[in-house]
Amino acid sequence: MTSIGTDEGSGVPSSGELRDRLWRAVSDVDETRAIAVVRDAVAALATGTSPRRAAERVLLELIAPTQERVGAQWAANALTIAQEHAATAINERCVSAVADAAAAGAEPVKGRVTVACVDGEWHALPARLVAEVLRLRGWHVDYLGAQVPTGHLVAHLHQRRSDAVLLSSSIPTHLPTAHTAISSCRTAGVPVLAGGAAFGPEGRYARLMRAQWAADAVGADDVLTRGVGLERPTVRDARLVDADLPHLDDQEYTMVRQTRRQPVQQTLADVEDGFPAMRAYTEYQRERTAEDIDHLVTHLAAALYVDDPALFTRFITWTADILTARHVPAHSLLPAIGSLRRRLADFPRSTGILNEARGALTAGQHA
Ligand code: B12
Repeated sequence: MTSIGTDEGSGVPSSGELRDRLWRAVSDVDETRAIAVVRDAVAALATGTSPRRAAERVLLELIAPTQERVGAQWAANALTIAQEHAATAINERCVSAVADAAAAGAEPVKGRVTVACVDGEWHALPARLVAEVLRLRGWHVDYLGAQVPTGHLVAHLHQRRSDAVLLSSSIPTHLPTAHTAISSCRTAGVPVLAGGAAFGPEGRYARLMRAQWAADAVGADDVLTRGVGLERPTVRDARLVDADLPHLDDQEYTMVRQTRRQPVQQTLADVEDGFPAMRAYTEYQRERTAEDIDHLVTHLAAALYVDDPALFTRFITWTADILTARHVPAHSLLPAIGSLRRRLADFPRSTGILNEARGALTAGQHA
């Protein structure tokens, strides 16, 4: 993809300059200035291309990277959670401003699609970006936003006769729910195009769940336009989700997921034994630690669900980076992993996943 902005002398600020301007406005929590930056960018770019193309470039090459920078700065402990929330709210306003600026003109011609986040998924901005780009490219889009209960999604598809549903998920712990949603939509005769970070590198988990996948909004338009792999599923295609994932027969996922309170409590007790300093923790600190261990167990369950140890290893190394940026040594994760290994010693796939994560933690720069 070419980069936003053009050479010096053309009157259009460079991509770096535009991104810096938006970043400064967003990190100063200056909504008015941020909206002015994106509107000016659309106007400047529209001199060399159509207003719709200009708007698309501002969405994907200016606002999306700014939002990614928000995430990176939060992860590096350079933004507080409140600043991250404010920045996200401003970027959402910027998306609306750009979409409104380009809304006038052509009617949708390509077909009707529904864009939604899977149930439990709060990350609506990525789905919103996809929805707006598809509108700009001539699709009629029903955008349903964050955490859409599967039953209501299916009812909507029936009512609106969508040609396809685009499902977004950012967090891999939502994969089992995503799988149910994909299967339900397909059973209702509507093909599914999935996207977002939850579906793994190159969308490997989407394909496991019999959904098509695209990396981004432009890829989504391409897949929808070509229609390959998006044929309407028939009654003969319907099957139970377990049939997609034969490894679930060993019941490890079900055991870890359904009894997760038990390993969380046991691991908390083990970690406390290993870290006597924890006994002085306030109730609030204990609750946060229990929450962290719960995240470990739910990511372990997600890795069991898709039978991919790399899912858990990515989560552990990500957590290690977050801790390191907050001056907590990454090796403080080892007692929790060790405790889970002992508690789940009878589960071979869990043991393998935990061993691989432990290896990555001790071998890499996270040790
Ligand atoms: C903003 C944000 C939030 C906001 C979301 C608000 C909103 N309205 O969206 C709030 C505060 C609610 C939030 C909550 C949480 N978050 Co958060 N969040 C982010 C953040 C900073 C930005 C997300 C974003 O908009 N990215 C920008 C877009 C442009 O990028 P994108 O997601 O890759 O999307 C593109 C493609 O993936 C693709 N795409 C996306 N969807 C689809 C769908 C289809 C069909 C297609 C074809 C393509 C496609 O196209 C998009 C546009 O190009 C990310 C960090 C990051 N780098 O993304 C963390 C992040 C996703 N969050 C994270 C976490 C951990 C959480 C919480 C669990 C935190 C907590 N402890 O409570 C909760 C989970 C809530 C839940 N149940 O879902 C982690 C996830 C780590 C992991 N385990 O995978 C991240 C990565 C933070 C980090 N830097 O480490 N979060």
